[in-house]
Amino acid sequence: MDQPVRRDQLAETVERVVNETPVFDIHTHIYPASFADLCLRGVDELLTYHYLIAEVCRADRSVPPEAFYAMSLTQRADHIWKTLFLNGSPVSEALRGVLTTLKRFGLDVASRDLAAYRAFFAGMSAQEHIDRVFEIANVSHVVMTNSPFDDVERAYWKAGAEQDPRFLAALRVDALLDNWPKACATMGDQGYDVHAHLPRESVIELRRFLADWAKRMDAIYLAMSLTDAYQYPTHTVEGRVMQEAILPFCREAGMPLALMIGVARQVNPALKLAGDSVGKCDIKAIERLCAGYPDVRFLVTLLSRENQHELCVTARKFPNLMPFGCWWFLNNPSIIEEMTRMRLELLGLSVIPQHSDARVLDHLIYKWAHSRAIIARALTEKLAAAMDTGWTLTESDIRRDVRRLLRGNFIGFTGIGHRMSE
Ligand code: HDL
Ligand code: ZN
Repeated sequence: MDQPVRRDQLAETVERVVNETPVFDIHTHIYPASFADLCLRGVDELLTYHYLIAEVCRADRSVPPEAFYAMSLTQRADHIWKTLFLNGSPVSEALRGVLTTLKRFGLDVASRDLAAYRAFFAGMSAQEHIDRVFEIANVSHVVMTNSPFDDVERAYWKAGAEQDPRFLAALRVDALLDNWPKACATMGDQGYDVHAHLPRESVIELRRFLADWAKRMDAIYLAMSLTDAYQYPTHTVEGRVMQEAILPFCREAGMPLALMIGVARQVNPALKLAGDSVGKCDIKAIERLCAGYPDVRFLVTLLSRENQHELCVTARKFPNLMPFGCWWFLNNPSIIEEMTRMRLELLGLSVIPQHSDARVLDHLIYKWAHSRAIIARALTEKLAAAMDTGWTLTESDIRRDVRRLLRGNFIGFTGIGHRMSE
Protein backbone atom coordinates (compact mmCIF):
# COMPACT_ATOMS: atom_id res chain seq x y z
CA MET A 1 0.00 0.00 0.00
CA ASP A 2 1.29 3.43 -0.96
CA GLN A 3 1.88 5.06 2.45
CA PRO A 4 1.73 8.87 2.88
CA VAL A 5 5.15 10.49 2.56
CA ARG A 6 6.53 11.92 5.80
CA ARG A 7 7.19 15.68 5.74
CA ASP A 8 10.89 15.10 6.49
CA GLN A 9 11.11 12.69 3.52
CA LEU A 10 9.39 14.99 1.05
CA ALA A 11 12.39 16.83 -0.42
CA GLU A 12 14.35 13.63 -1.00
CA THR A 13 11.30 11.86 -2.48
CA VAL A 14 10.50 14.71 -4.89
CA GLU A 15 14.12 15.03 -6.01
CA ARG A 16 14.38 11.27 -6.63
CA VAL A 17 11.10 11.17 -8.57
CA VAL A 18 12.08 14.20 -10.67
CA ASN A 19 15.41 12.58 -11.51
CA GLU A 20 13.77 9.22 -12.29
CA THR A 21 11.05 10.64 -14.57
CA PRO A 22 12.13 10.59 -18.25
CA VAL A 23 11.79 14.06 -19.78
CA PHE A 24 9.98 14.87 -23.03
CA ASP A 25 12.05 17.85 -24.24
CA ILE A 26 9.68 19.98 -26.29
CA HIS A 27 12.10 22.38 -27.99
CA THR A 28 15.67 21.70 -29.11
CA HIS A 29 17.98 22.33 -32.08
CA ILE A 30 19.57 18.88 -32.12
CA TYR A 31 19.34 16.23 -34.81
CA PRO A 32 19.71 12.46 -35.19
CA ALA A 33 22.98 10.98 -36.49
CA SER A 34 21.52 10.71 -40.01
CA PHE A 35 21.52 14.53 -40.23
CA ALA A 36 25.31 14.35 -39.96
CA ASP A 37 26.38 17.97 -40.57
CA LEU A 38 23.64 19.21 -38.25
CA CYS A 39 24.34 16.76 -35.42
CA LEU A 40 26.64 18.95 -33.29
CA ARG A 41 28.32 17.08 -30.44
CA GLY A 42 31.46 16.96 -28.26
CA VAL A 43 33.56 19.34 -26.16
CA ASP A 44 34.61 21.75 -28.93
CA GLU A 45 30.96 22.32 -29.89
CA LEU A 46 30.11 22.77 -26.19
CA LEU A 47 32.89 25.34 -25.77
CA THR A 48 31.91 27.29 -28.90
CA TYR A 49 28.15 27.40 -28.16
CA HIS A 50 27.03 30.93 -28.95
CA TYR A 51 26.27 31.63 -25.29
CA LEU A 52 30.02 31.28 -24.56
CA ILE A 53 30.98 33.31 -27.64
CA ALA A 54 29.12 36.33 -26.26
CA GLU A 55 30.95 35.87 -22.97
CA VAL A 56 34.45 35.43 -24.42
CA CYS A 57 34.07 38.56 -26.58
CA ARG A 58 33.42 40.48 -23.36
CA ALA A 59 36.22 38.82 -21.43
CA ASP A 60 38.93 39.45 -24.03
CA ARG A 61 38.23 42.56 -26.14
CA SER A 62 41.65 42.18 -27.80
CA VAL A 63 40.03 39.42 -29.90
CA PRO A 64 36.99 41.04 -31.53
CA PRO A 65 34.19 38.88 -33.00
CA GLU A 66 35.58 39.19 -36.53
CA ALA A 67 38.95 37.78 -35.40
CA PHE A 68 37.24 35.09 -33.33
CA TYR A 69 35.13 33.86 -36.24
CA ALA A 70 38.21 33.78 -38.47
CA MET A 71 39.61 31.02 -36.22
CA SER A 72 39.07 27.27 -36.73
CA LEU A 73 36.69 25.41 -34.41
CA THR A 74 39.63 24.05 -32.37
CA GLN A 75 41.26 27.48 -32.12
CA ARG A 76 37.94 29.05 -31.00
CA ALA A 77 37.51 26.32 -28.35
CA ASP A 78 41.11 26.75 -27.14
CA HIS A 79 40.61 30.53 -26.88
CA ILE A 80 37.37 30.10 -24.90
CA TRP A 81 38.86 27.41 -22.64
CA LYS A 82 41.87 29.60 -21.79
CA THR A 83 40.01 32.90 -21.49
CA LEU A 84 36.83 31.82 -19.68
CA PHE A 85 37.91 28.73 -17.72
CA LEU A 86 41.65 29.02 -17.02
CA ASN A 87 41.97 32.81 -16.67
CA GLY A 88 38.90 33.19 -14.43
CA SER A 89 36.66 30.85 -12.43
CA PRO A 90 33.74 29.43 -14.50
CA VAL A 91 30.80 30.92 -12.58
CA SER A 92 28.34 31.76 -15.40
CA GLU A 93 25.55 29.26 -16.18
CA ALA A 94 26.88 28.45 -19.66
CA LEU A 95 30.36 27.75 -18.28
CA ARG A 96 29.04 25.66 -15.38
CA GLY A 97 27.07 23.70 -17.95
CA VAL A 98 30.21 22.58 -19.73
CA LEU A 99 31.68 21.33 -16.45
CA THR A 100 28.47 19.55 -15.40
CA THR A 101 28.43 17.76 -18.76
CA LEU A 102 32.05 16.63 -18.44
CA LYS A 103 31.39 15.43 -14.88
CA ARG A 104 28.25 13.48 -15.85
CA PHE A 105 30.29 11.63 -18.48
CA GLY A 106 32.63 10.64 -15.62
CA LEU A 107 35.54 12.79 -16.82
CA ASP A 108 38.04 14.34 -14.39
CA VAL A 109 37.01 18.00 -14.36
CA ALA A 110 39.81 18.87 -11.88
CA SER A 111 42.41 17.80 -14.44
CA ARG A 112 41.45 20.69 -16.74
CA ASP A 113 42.85 18.44 -19.48
CA LEU A 114 41.08 19.61 -22.64
CA ALA A 115 43.10 17.21 -24.80
CA ALA A 116 41.83 14.28 -22.71
CA TYR A 117 38.24 15.50 -23.01
CA ARG A 118 38.64 15.77 -26.79
CA ALA A 119 40.04 12.24 -26.97
CA PHE A 120 37.09 10.92 -24.97
CA PHE A 121 34.47 12.43 -27.26
CA ALA A 122 36.42 11.42 -30.38
CA GLY A 123 36.05 7.83 -29.25
CA MET A 124 32.25 7.76 -29.70
CA SER A 125 30.27 7.34 -32.93
CA ALA A 126 27.36 9.74 -33.33
CA GLN A 127 24.82 6.99 -32.64
CA GLU A 128 26.65 5.76 -29.52
CA HIS A 129 27.01 9.37 -28.36
CA ILE A 130 23.27 10.00 -28.80
CA ASP A 131 22.39 6.82 -26.90
CA ARG A 132 24.69 7.74 -23.99
CA VAL A 133 23.49 11.34 -23.77
CA PHE A 134 19.80 10.35 -23.76
CA GLU A 135 20.55 7.80 -21.04
CA ILE A 136 22.63 10.13 -18.84
CA ALA A 137 20.15 13.01 -19.26
CA ASN A 138 17.15 10.63 -18.81
CA VAL A 139 15.40 12.16 -21.81
CA SER A 140 12.99 9.92 -23.73
CA HIS A 141 12.18 12.22 -26.67
CA VAL A 142 13.19 15.60 -28.06
CA VAL A 143 11.39 17.87 -30.49
CA MET A 144 13.71 19.30 -33.13
CA THR A 145 13.57 22.67 -34.94
CA ASN A 146 13.04 21.86 -38.60
CA SER A 147 13.03 24.61 -41.18
CA PRO A 148 12.10 24.02 -44.86
CA PHE A 149 13.79 27.39 -45.48
CA ASP A 150 17.20 26.05 -44.40
CA ASP A 151 19.06 24.76 -47.48
CA VAL A 152 21.25 22.28 -45.55
CA GLU A 153 18.40 20.77 -43.56
CA ARG A 154 16.05 20.67 -46.55
CA ALA A 155 18.54 18.48 -48.40
CA TYR A 156 18.42 15.84 -45.63
CA TRP A 157 14.60 15.70 -45.74
CA LYS A 158 14.59 15.53 -49.56
CA ALA A 159 17.16 12.70 -49.41
CA GLY A 160 14.92 10.80 -47.00
CA ALA A 161 17.43 10.84 -44.10
CA GLU A 162 16.69 8.00 -41.70
CA GLN A 163 14.56 9.07 -38.75
CA ASP A 164 15.21 8.27 -35.08
CA PRO A 165 11.94 7.75 -33.14
CA ARG A 166 13.37 9.73 -30.23
CA PHE A 167 13.57 12.85 -32.42
CA LEU A 168 10.20 14.36 -33.32
CA ALA A 169 9.80 17.24 -35.75
CA ALA A 170 8.49 20.79 -35.37
CA LEU A 171 7.84 22.70 -38.60
CA ARG A 172 9.65 26.02 -38.08
CA VAL A 173 8.50 28.89 -40.30
CA ASP A 174 10.06 32.14 -38.93
CA ALA A 175 10.90 33.18 -42.51
CA LEU A 176 7.21 33.66 -43.34
CA LEU A 177 6.99 36.62 -40.99
CA ASP A 178 10.67 37.54 -40.79
CA ASN A 179 11.46 37.92 -44.45
CA TRP A 180 8.29 37.36 -46.47
CA PRO A 181 9.69 38.31 -49.92
CA LYS A 182 12.63 35.90 -49.49
CA ALA A 183 10.27 33.21 -48.18
CA CYS A 184 8.13 33.60 -51.32
CA ALA A 185 11.23 33.13 -53.49
CA THR A 186 12.29 30.02 -51.54
CA MET A 187 8.79 28.52 -51.80
CA GLY A 188 8.78 29.39 -55.51
CA ASP A 189 12.06 27.47 -55.94
CA GLN A 190 10.29 24.47 -54.36
CA GLY A 191 7.37 24.70 -56.78
CA TYR A 192 4.86 26.67 -54.69
CA ASP A 193 3.46 29.65 -56.60
CA VAL A 194 3.26 32.17 -53.74
CA HIS A 195 3.27 35.85 -54.71
CA ALA A 196 4.36 38.53 -52.22
CA HIS A 197 1.06 40.47 -52.46
CA LEU A 198 -0.71 37.24 -51.41
CA PRO A 199 -3.65 36.91 -53.81
CA ARG A 200 -6.19 34.16 -52.97
CA GLU A 201 -4.40 31.57 -55.12
CA SER A 202 -1.18 32.22 -53.19
CA VAL A 203 -2.92 31.64 -49.85
CA ILE A 204 -3.90 28.21 -51.15
CA GLU A 205 -0.32 27.55 -52.33
CA LEU A 206 1.10 28.68 -48.99
CA ARG A 207 -1.19 26.32 -47.13
CA ARG A 208 -0.17 23.51 -49.51
CA PHE A 209 3.46 24.28 -48.66
CA LEU A 210 2.72 24.00 -44.92
CA ALA A 211 0.71 20.79 -45.38
CA ASP A 212 3.36 19.13 -47.56
CA TRP A 213 6.22 19.88 -45.15
CA ALA A 214 4.18 18.99 -42.07
CA LYS A 215 3.47 15.63 -43.71
CA ARG A 216 7.04 15.05 -44.89
CA MET A 217 8.41 15.83 -41.39
CA ASP A 218 5.48 14.25 -39.56
CA ALA A 219 5.57 17.48 -37.54
CA ILE A 220 3.82 17.59 -34.16
CA TYR A 221 3.54 21.37 -34.01
CA LEU A 222 4.13 24.46 -36.15
CA ALA A 223 6.62 26.91 -34.61
CA MET A 224 7.87 30.44 -35.10
CA SER A 225 9.99 32.84 -33.14
CA LEU A 226 8.81 36.45 -33.32
CA THR A 227 10.42 39.72 -32.37
CA ASP A 228 9.54 41.82 -29.34
CA ALA A 229 7.65 44.14 -31.73
CA TYR A 230 5.18 41.43 -32.76
CA GLN A 231 1.57 42.62 -33.02
CA TYR A 232 -1.64 40.81 -33.84
CA PRO A 233 -3.79 41.48 -35.82
CA THR A 234 -2.12 43.77 -38.34
CA HIS A 235 -3.09 44.85 -41.87
CA THR A 236 0.37 43.97 -43.19
CA VAL A 237 0.94 41.04 -45.56
CA GLU A 238 2.58 39.24 -42.64
CA GLY A 239 -0.61 39.78 -40.67
CA ARG A 240 -2.54 38.19 -43.54
CA VAL A 241 -0.09 35.26 -43.67
CA MET A 242 -0.89 34.57 -40.01
CA GLN A 243 -4.66 35.16 -40.35
CA GLU A 244 -5.31 33.52 -43.75
CA ALA A 245 -2.75 30.72 -43.79
CA ILE A 246 -0.99 29.80 -40.56
CA LEU A 247 -3.91 29.91 -38.14
CA PRO A 248 -6.44 28.21 -40.48
CA PHE A 249 -3.83 25.55 -41.27
CA CYS A 250 -3.27 24.82 -37.57
CA ARG A 251 -6.99 24.74 -36.91
CA GLU A 252 -7.75 22.32 -39.79
CA ALA A 253 -4.67 20.16 -39.21
CA GLY A 254 -5.39 20.07 -35.47
CA MET A 255 -1.77 21.13 -34.99
CA PRO A 256 -0.65 23.35 -32.08
CA LEU A 257 1.14 26.60 -32.90
CA ALA A 258 4.27 27.37 -30.87
CA LEU A 259 5.00 31.08 -30.57
CA MET A 260 8.36 32.12 -29.15
CA ILE A 261 8.21 35.89 -28.78
CA GLY A 262 10.58 38.61 -27.62
CA VAL A 263 13.72 38.37 -29.73
CA ALA A 264 15.50 41.60 -30.65
CA ARG A 265 17.22 40.23 -33.71
CA GLN A 266 20.90 40.92 -34.43
CA VAL A 267 21.45 43.95 -32.20
CA ASN A 268 25.15 43.19 -32.71
CA PRO A 269 25.50 41.46 -36.11
CA ALA A 270 29.26 40.94 -35.63
CA LEU A 271 28.39 38.33 -32.98
CA LYS A 272 26.36 36.34 -35.56
CA LEU A 273 24.19 33.74 -33.74
CA ALA A 274 25.25 35.34 -30.44
CA GLY A 275 24.10 38.75 -31.66
CA ASP A 276 20.37 38.54 -30.78
CA SER A 277 18.98 40.27 -27.72
CA VAL A 278 15.68 40.55 -25.86
CA GLY A 279 12.67 42.88 -25.64
CA LYS A 280 9.36 42.89 -23.78
CA CYS A 281 6.53 41.95 -26.14
CA ASP A 282 2.86 42.98 -26.16
CA ILE A 283 0.88 40.33 -24.25
CA LYS A 284 -2.29 41.66 -25.89
CA ALA A 285 -1.24 40.00 -29.16
CA ILE A 286 -1.30 36.62 -27.39
CA GLU A 287 -4.57 37.45 -25.66
CA ARG A 288 -6.20 38.29 -29.02
CA LEU A 289 -4.86 35.13 -30.69
CA CYS A 290 -6.11 32.86 -27.89
CA ALA A 291 -9.49 34.61 -27.76
CA GLY A 292 -9.87 34.69 -31.54
CA TYR A 293 -8.92 31.06 -32.08
CA PRO A 294 -10.31 29.04 -29.14
CA ASP A 295 -9.99 25.87 -31.23
CA VAL A 296 -6.25 26.40 -31.87
CA ARG A 297 -3.81 25.34 -29.15
CA PHE A 298 -0.96 27.79 -28.50
CA LEU A 299 2.35 26.76 -26.95
CA VAL A 300 3.94 30.04 -25.88
CA THR A 301 7.28 31.03 -24.43
CA LEU A 302 8.32 34.66 -23.99
CA LEU A 303 11.93 35.79 -23.85
CA SER A 304 11.57 38.75 -21.50
CA ARG A 305 11.51 38.24 -17.72
CA GLU A 306 9.10 41.19 -17.58
CA ASN A 307 6.49 39.27 -19.61
CA GLN A 308 6.34 36.22 -17.34
CA HIS A 309 3.69 37.20 -14.82
CA GLU A 310 1.28 38.48 -17.49
CA LEU A 311 1.81 35.28 -19.49
CA CYS A 312 0.72 33.27 -16.44
CA VAL A 313 -2.34 35.45 -15.92
CA THR A 314 -3.25 35.22 -19.61
CA ALA A 315 -2.93 31.42 -19.42
CA ARG A 316 -5.45 31.46 -16.54
CA LYS A 317 -7.92 33.06 -18.96
CA PHE A 318 -7.35 30.73 -21.93
CA PRO A 319 -7.15 26.93 -21.57
CA ASN A 320 -5.83 26.83 -25.18
CA LEU A 321 -2.68 28.62 -24.01
CA MET A 322 0.16 26.49 -22.62
CA PRO A 323 3.17 28.44 -21.36
CA PHE A 324 6.44 26.53 -21.70
CA GLY A 325 10.11 26.77 -20.77
CA CYS A 326 12.55 29.30 -19.37
CA TRP A 327 13.82 30.34 -22.75
CA TRP A 328 17.39 31.36 -23.67
CA PHE A 329 18.33 34.39 -21.48
CA LEU A 330 15.87 33.11 -18.84
CA ASN A 331 17.55 29.71 -18.59
CA ASN A 332 19.52 30.65 -15.47
CA PRO A 333 18.96 29.24 -11.95
CA SER A 334 17.84 32.51 -10.34
CA ILE A 335 15.19 33.12 -13.03
CA ILE A 336 14.12 29.48 -13.51
CA GLU A 337 13.42 29.37 -9.77
CA GLU A 338 11.39 32.60 -9.86
CA MET A 339 9.41 31.54 -12.95
CA THR A 340 8.72 27.98 -11.77
CA ARG A 341 7.43 29.07 -8.35
CA MET A 342 5.26 31.77 -9.97
CA ARG A 343 3.84 29.27 -12.47
CA LEU A 344 3.04 26.68 -9.79
CA GLU A 345 1.35 29.38 -7.71
CA LEU A 346 -0.74 30.72 -10.63
CA LEU A 347 -1.21 27.68 -12.89
CA GLY A 348 -0.69 24.71 -10.58
CA LEU A 349 0.46 21.68 -12.58
CA SER A 350 -0.94 22.94 -15.93
CA VAL A 351 2.32 24.25 -17.34
CA ILE A 352 5.40 22.93 -19.14
CA PRO A 353 8.13 24.22 -16.82
CA GLN A 354 11.15 23.74 -19.05
CA HIS A 355 12.67 22.85 -22.39
CA SER A 356 16.40 22.59 -23.02
CA ASP A 357 16.84 24.51 -26.30
CA ALA A 358 19.81 22.16 -26.72
CA ARG A 359 21.88 23.14 -29.77
CA VAL A 360 24.69 20.66 -29.04
CA LEU A 361 23.70 17.05 -28.29
CA ASP A 362 25.52 17.13 -24.93
CA HIS A 363 23.47 20.13 -23.78
CA LEU A 364 20.70 17.70 -22.85
CA ILE A 365 22.87 16.55 -19.94
CA TYR A 366 23.57 19.84 -18.20
CA LYS A 367 20.42 21.72 -19.10
CA TRP A 368 18.24 19.00 -17.61
CA ALA A 369 20.53 18.31 -14.62
CA HIS A 370 20.43 21.97 -13.66
CA SER A 371 16.69 22.47 -14.29
CA ARG A 372 15.59 19.24 -12.60
CA ALA A 373 17.21 20.37 -9.34
CA ILE A 374 15.34 23.69 -9.45
CA ILE A 375 11.99 22.19 -10.47
CA ALA A 376 12.31 19.67 -7.64
CA ARG A 377 12.99 22.44 -5.10
CA ALA A 378 10.06 24.58 -6.28
CA LEU A 379 7.65 21.62 -6.36
CA THR A 380 8.82 20.50 -2.90
CA GLU A 381 8.07 23.96 -1.52
CA LYS A 382 4.51 23.88 -2.88
CA LEU A 383 3.81 20.28 -1.84
CA ALA A 384 5.21 21.00 1.64
CA ALA A 385 2.88 23.98 1.96
CA ALA A 386 -0.07 21.70 1.13
CA MET A 387 1.14 19.11 3.66
CA ASP A 388 1.46 21.80 6.33
CA THR A 389 -2.37 22.11 6.21
CA GLY A 390 -2.71 18.40 6.97
CA TRP A 391 -3.02 17.31 3.31
CA THR A 392 -1.36 13.91 2.78
CA LEU A 393 0.63 12.77 -0.25
CA THR A 394 1.88 9.39 -1.41
CA GLU A 395 4.84 8.75 -3.67
CA SER A 396 2.36 7.78 -6.40
CA ASP A 397 0.77 11.23 -6.13
CA ILE A 398 4.19 12.82 -6.57
CA ARG A 399 5.06 10.58 -9.53
CA ARG A 400 1.74 11.53 -11.18
CA ASP A 401 2.40 15.26 -10.68
CA VAL A 402 6.01 15.15 -11.85
CA ARG A 403 5.08 13.08 -14.92
CA ARG A 404 2.54 15.74 -15.90
CA LEU A 405 5.11 18.51 -15.62
CA LEU A 406 7.98 16.75 -17.42
CA ARG A 407 6.04 15.01 -20.19
CA GLY A 408 2.28 14.51 -19.71
CA ASN A 409 1.17 18.11 -20.23
CA PHE A 410 2.97 18.31 -23.57
CA ILE A 411 1.83 14.88 -24.78
CA GLY A 412 -1.75 15.70 -23.79
CA PHE A 413 -1.74 19.25 -25.21
CA THR A 414 -0.36 18.10 -28.58
CA GLY A 415 -2.50 14.95 -28.68
CA ILE A 416 0.42 12.62 -29.51
CA GLY A 417 -0.33 10.14 -26.70
CA HIS A 418 -1.24 7.44 -29.25
CA ARG A 419 2.31 7.66 -30.61
CA MET A 420 3.83 7.38 -27.15
CA SER A 421 1.74 4.46 -25.91
CA GLU A 422 1.08 6.59 -22.82
O1 HDL B 1 14.72 30.86 -31.94
C1 HDL B 1 15.07 29.96 -31.17
O2 HDL B 1 14.62 28.78 -31.21
C2 HDL B 1 16.13 30.32 -30.13
O3 HDL B 1 16.21 29.28 -29.17
C3 HDL B 1 17.46 30.55 -30.83
O4 HDL B 1 17.80 29.37 -31.54
C4 HDL B 1 18.59 30.96 -29.90
O5 HDL B 1 19.73 31.25 -30.66
C5 HDL B 1 18.96 29.88 -28.92
O6 HDL B 1 19.65 28.94 -29.24
N1 HDL B 1 18.53 30.06 -27.68
O7 HDL B 1 18.81 29.13 -26.70
ZN1 ZN C 1 15.45 27.51 -29.74
